[in-house]
Amino acid sequence: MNLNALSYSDLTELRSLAERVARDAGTHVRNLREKGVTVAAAKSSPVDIVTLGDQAAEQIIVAELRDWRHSDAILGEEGTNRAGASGITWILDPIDGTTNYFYNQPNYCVSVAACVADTSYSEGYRAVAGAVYVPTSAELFSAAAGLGATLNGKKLRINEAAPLSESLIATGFGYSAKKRARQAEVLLEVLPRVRDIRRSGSAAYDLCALAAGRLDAYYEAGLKVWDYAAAELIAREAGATVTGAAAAGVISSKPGTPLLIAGPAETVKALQPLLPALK
Ligand code: LIP
Repeated sequence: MNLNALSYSDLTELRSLAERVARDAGTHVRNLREKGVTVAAAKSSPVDIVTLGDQAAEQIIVAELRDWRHSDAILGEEGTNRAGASGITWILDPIDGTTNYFYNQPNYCVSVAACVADTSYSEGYRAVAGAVYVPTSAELFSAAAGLGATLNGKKLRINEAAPLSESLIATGFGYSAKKRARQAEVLLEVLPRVRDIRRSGSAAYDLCALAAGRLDAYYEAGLKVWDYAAAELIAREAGATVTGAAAAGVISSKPGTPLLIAGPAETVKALQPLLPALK
């Protein structure tokens, strides 16, 4: 399945379903959080946790998608990996910003992306429709390819490019101490050259904040496809350039390769030389 094979009504149907399931799962995990939080497991490190909320959200989303789109494939951060025959793969981050959820901080979200295969993307998937729901603010970000991006139905547009020294930049850090040390070294190069840094704890939230003009650019290394699949489409549909690391001056078109950078094209170009160590 490629993007050109999808009609306007296909794209709007996929977007509406992504919006509905993201909001349903987000509402559930917010209600669950008010009763407390339970860590179910740890993954790549003792602080890379999965809560019962992550698992419940993924179960809710998968159940709804199987009802409405039974021939689609599904890939979820918490273990879902269902084959499909339609050419559409749903890529889910049931709670992006799990650490924020654990500490009852506001910036956690549910990310749901309807994707097609695309080898120009580092993990082989590109979203054609998607939604990111932030339960604590009831903000529903969504987009469909070529149809723009919205926040609660209102059209989104990124900020005009500012000089790097006046740009508010978001980034994030991995779970391994070795990776965080390298990311901190790169931050030493970036911080003196920009307006300021923000670290929300959720890649999906950061890319949606970029789309909404709350940030000027975002970069992060080591993301997984579910972290960025829906939100990079939302950012792109709001006018952002989203790409990977520069290789010998060439901007790779593979977002999500060790490094993802998003923002106005000029800002992305200005940021790239500062980020070579983020492999
Ligand atoms: C999070 C990412 C965030 C990154 C965090 C974490 P999770 O995903 O969205 O950008 O900086 O370390 O990886 O683990 O909350 O789904």
